[in-house]
Amino acid sequence: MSVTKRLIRAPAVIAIGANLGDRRATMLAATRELADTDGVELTAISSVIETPALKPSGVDHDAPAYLNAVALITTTLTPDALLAVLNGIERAHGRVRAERWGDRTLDLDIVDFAGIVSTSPRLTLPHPRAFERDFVLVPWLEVDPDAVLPGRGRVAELVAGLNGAP
Ligand code: A4P
Ligand code: MG
Repeated sequence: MSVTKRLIRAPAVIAIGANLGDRRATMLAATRELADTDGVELTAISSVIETPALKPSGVDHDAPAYLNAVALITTTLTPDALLAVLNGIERAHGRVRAERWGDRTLDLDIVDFAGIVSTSPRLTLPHPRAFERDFVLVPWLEVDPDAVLPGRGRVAELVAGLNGAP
């Protein structure tokens, strides 16, 4: 009897950000590298938007502005393995980790992985700050109008709430 091993494919949402160097070229190269990774299939990529840098102290108009986009993938990798792939791509593009929310050539975050909830600091799912970030929610909504952020609800409603905020 032959046994066919079926790999489980999970959907995941990746936030891509950059505010140093040739931001657009870096994001394009990183997206290609992600799409070329074994076990990863790129299914959608959003438009690129530009937003001022958000720092722990608030919006910093003196810091270089960010370009942000969101990629949808399906993957046979585990969440930890996917994070390791993303960290490897960040390193290959000269990412240096110096300060929290510091300027960076490339940031790749897992926003959602198949609706999994994880509170581990190494990998928190969904991304703990995605719900309040226009630069994550708006591009995500563009590529998936029915998107739901686990524990937070429909992305369309979260975006409407941000727009309506005082
Ligand atoms: N980590 C835990 N959960 C995750 C996850 N879901 N995805 C861990 C990715 N990484 C996750 O991240 C720190 C650690 O978080 C990693 O070692 C990983 O194991 P980091 O990329 O080294 O540092 P960071 O990005 O500075 O930290 P943090 O707190 O994740 O930053 P955020 O919240 O992602 O914010 N302003 C604009 N306009 N656009 C931006 O994209 N991004 C940030 C970074 C700040 N301001 C911004 C933007
Ligand atoms: Mg990050």
